[in-house]
Amino acid sequence: MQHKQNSAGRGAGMMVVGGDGKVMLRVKRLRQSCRVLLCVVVVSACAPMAIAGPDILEDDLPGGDAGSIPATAAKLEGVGVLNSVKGELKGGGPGPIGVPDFEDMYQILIAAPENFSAEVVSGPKFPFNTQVWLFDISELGLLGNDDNSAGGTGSRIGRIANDGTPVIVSTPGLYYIAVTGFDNDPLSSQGPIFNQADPAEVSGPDGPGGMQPIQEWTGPPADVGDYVILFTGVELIPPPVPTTSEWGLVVMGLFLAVAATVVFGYRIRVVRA
Ligand SMILES: [Ca+2]
Ligand SMILES: [Ca+2]
Ligand SMILES: [Ca+2]
Ligand SMILES: [Ca+2]
Repeated sequence: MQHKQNSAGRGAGMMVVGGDGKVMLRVKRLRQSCRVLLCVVVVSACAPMAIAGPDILEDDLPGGDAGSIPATAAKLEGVGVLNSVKGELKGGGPGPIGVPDFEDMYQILIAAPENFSAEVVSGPKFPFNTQVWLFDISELGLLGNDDNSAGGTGSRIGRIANDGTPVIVSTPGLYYIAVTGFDNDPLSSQGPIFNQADPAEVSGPDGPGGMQPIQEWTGPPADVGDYVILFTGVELIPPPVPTTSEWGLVVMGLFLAVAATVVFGYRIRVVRA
């Protein structure tokens, strides 16, 4: 019997040549499949779906684009402080450009409301006139800003409104934050959620639709480009702990993978005998 290393390298496995070569090669592959399954089960159990912080790239998210409404928002799960999110509104629409991308919404954890702020800076690739919007976990509007009161067409919100509406972010928890280009504003079933009387105001939900959850946006025409959101008081959302039934499935998968490895290992020894 000869053993010959596959030219594809160690990862491709050892070619077995002999009287029962085909059978043994099949068994070899089954054993390798079992080991891969075992690794997948162990990794799935030990490594929750988390993203690395504290600086997030929209391109690294599933699909490479944050959705437009809470149901499709990018949930920023992980551990620790969230400093920034770098993304892009690519525009688009029907035709060859692709899926429309006029709004990017993220779910975040405001861990320290007393320190909360979110500043949107556009560029450097495609500078544009930004807007920023904050919603609570019930999808109701809280705060919105077009132009940063410090100047320019970037955007910034802290924890309070400055247009006379009694809004203050005081409760740690999950929120939604969205970036759009001017003049793409959020709508509920009753109309605009915010009334931006002044571009520099940090508005509360004082529009005719302000008491209802966000449903959609006024949409294009609107500015688009690349941006970064700079946060304070924000953390990544801890991934959910597996439930008892999920842990049961993991244990069952481990048992099956180990059992399969033992059984096929025994078959190899029988063939060799
Ligand atoms: Ca986007
Ligand atoms: Ca988007
Ligand atoms: Ca602006
Ligand atoms: Ca207002």
